[in-house]
Amino acid sequence: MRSAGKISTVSVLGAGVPAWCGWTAPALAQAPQPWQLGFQEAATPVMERIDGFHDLLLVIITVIMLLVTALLVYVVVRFNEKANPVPSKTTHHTVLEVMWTVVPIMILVVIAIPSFRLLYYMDKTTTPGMTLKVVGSQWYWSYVYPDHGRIAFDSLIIPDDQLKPGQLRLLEVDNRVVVPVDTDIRVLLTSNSVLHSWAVPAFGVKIDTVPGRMSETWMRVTKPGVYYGQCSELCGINHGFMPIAVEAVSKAEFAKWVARAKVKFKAQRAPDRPSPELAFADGAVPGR
Ligand SMILES: [Cu+2]
Repeated sequence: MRSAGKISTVSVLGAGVPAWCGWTAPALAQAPQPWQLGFQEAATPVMERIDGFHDLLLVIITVIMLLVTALLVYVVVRFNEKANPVPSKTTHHTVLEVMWTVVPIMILVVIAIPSFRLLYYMDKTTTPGMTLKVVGSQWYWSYVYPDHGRIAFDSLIIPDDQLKPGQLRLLEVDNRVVVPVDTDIRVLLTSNSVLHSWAVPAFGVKIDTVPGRMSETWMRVTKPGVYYGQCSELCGINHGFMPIAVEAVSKAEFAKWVARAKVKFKAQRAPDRPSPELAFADGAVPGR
């Protein structure tokens, strides 16, 4: 839906954003853009490698597509009834059969080697600088910083009628996850309700949170900024309303935030309300 030079965001962010508002993401934010093609810009080494792997696959599938199209066109032109009234009776050709078996195997091997390397690279970090625990609830996320005085807080969507100018509809939250840049962050995830999926496109992270199990992944954010993601596992009526907003800041700013957050979230949490971290203790076992 386009109107007079302004681009509607309806298709990207869902109904409700009028075409005339000319929405754009704030500077330094990684979020879906109207009419976006391709991925959001990579902010972690994992996503950079996913980008690279995607480019390799794109070349391979393009070459295959061109080859198959050329062969089809050749067959249609050269062997139609008019051009080739007496068809060949050949049914076997050993060299051809070996080739069309071996060549696809070689293509699969060329794909499999970088694919497995990437899979294991994404799996976990061996040098974590800190740990972030993520708990999925119906329908919001909770975060715990076990290395920083067990800061724990919930992160809920900002409803449409409370959005301030510049805040992204369906993506902004009341409490962003704050992380330091250039730090290997071990992310441990579980759920205390149903399956959810913690997914941040710019980080190349998309991992299910499973009740009673603990999943692990990692991220090293290389650029300061705000990064948005969404729950990516159908989890119930408000599945579309539990976004993820990560703010990556310098290490010094992170230390300041930790000091503030310790006080703020301690004061906010009712004393009789258990920490979301309990979801890990309560029968959660390493999933992998
Ligand atoms: Cu969910």
